[in-house]
Amino acid sequence: MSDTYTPVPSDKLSFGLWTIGWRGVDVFGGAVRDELDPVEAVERLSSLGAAAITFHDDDLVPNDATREKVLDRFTAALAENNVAVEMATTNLFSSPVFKDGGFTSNDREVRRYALAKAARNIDLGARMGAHTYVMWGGREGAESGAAKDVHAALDRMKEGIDTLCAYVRDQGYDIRFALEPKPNEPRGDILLPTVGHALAFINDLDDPDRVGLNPEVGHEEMSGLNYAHGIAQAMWHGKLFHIDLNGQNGPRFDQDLRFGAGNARGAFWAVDVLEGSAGRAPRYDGYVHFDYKPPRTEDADDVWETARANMRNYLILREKVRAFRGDPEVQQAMAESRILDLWEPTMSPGETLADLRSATYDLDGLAKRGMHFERLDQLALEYLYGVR
Ligand code: DIG
Ligand code: MN
Ligand code: MN
Repeated sequence: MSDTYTPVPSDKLSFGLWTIGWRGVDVFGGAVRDELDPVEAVERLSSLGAAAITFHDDDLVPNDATREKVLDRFTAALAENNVAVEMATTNLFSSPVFKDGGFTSNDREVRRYALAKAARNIDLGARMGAHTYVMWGGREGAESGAAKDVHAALDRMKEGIDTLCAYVRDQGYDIRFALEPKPNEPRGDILLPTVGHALAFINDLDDPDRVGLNPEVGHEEMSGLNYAHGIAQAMWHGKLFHIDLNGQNGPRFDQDLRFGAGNARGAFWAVDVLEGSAGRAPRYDGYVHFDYKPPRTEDADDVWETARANMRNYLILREKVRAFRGDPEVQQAMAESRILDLWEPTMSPGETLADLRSATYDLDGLAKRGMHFERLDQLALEYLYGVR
């Protein structure tokens, strides 16, 4: 079935190998699905309209003995199916070696190996044409106050990222790093837990321009935070280098649902931010990447239905957002809510604070004046509910 919600490569939709390849393992049960051949993943995603794929080293080349053969087959499949590799990342979280983290393990030998493992996969990412390298520090953290000296851990995180930034620069790779925050799980508390923490941390790196963010929907919403606000601030800083879209139902374990299947209202406003909101903010022009896990209940065929649904939900919401923002009634309501007035500087050219202090204000009038937000938001909800 092909309709206006069938993606084309110019939509720049992409998936991690580990998503459609997720075997349904969870804390309380083993795999329910067979391993997925990366070549089949490329072929099936291409047939569904995806433009690109992403990988961890361990997803693609888990075994050095077959590394080159696997890479040859994978590279051939990418070319045959016109699929790009747009991002790569390192698995510094599955092996027992990383039980206390990679860059911030208390074990110095582990930290040295983590840097070597990341550098090796950066080489592979560059070879495959990736321009974004994600760092999700899922194991960088602690379960107890006693286990981790956070000041020292941040020194080591900085040392690790500075070292890899210098490596990419010296190698001449066209690669930027994107930090992916998450508050907890698998660690009791993960370092750099939110967009805000990560943005602040980047300021203290040696090469801050080379480092941005890869915010994930569920990771912000696990903390009860607003993902749309988080990516808007990341964009405001010029740091929205990549995105991980999925679904989450509020503060609970990381559900990694398909995009649009969790907090649907939040998904609408997230797409609105990616589209430039009220029309004056910049649009996100990177890949729209899905980082989700097909539920344990699904069989191998269902997995491809979930992949298709991620992309359909994104395109459905993108159409709704564009229709909302293009609706003259909405534009009238936006004017009455003075949405675009916020783009006007508070002080006029040449004015000083003294001018504001000496001015007179109709405080009763200001207090009484309504903002008319509810009508505007109801219009948005009526687009989301499909009655407009
Ligand atoms: C989980 O949300 C993390 C890992 O899957 C991966 O390192 C990263 C890539 O987007 N997301
Ligand atoms: Mn997640
Ligand atoms: Mn992710």
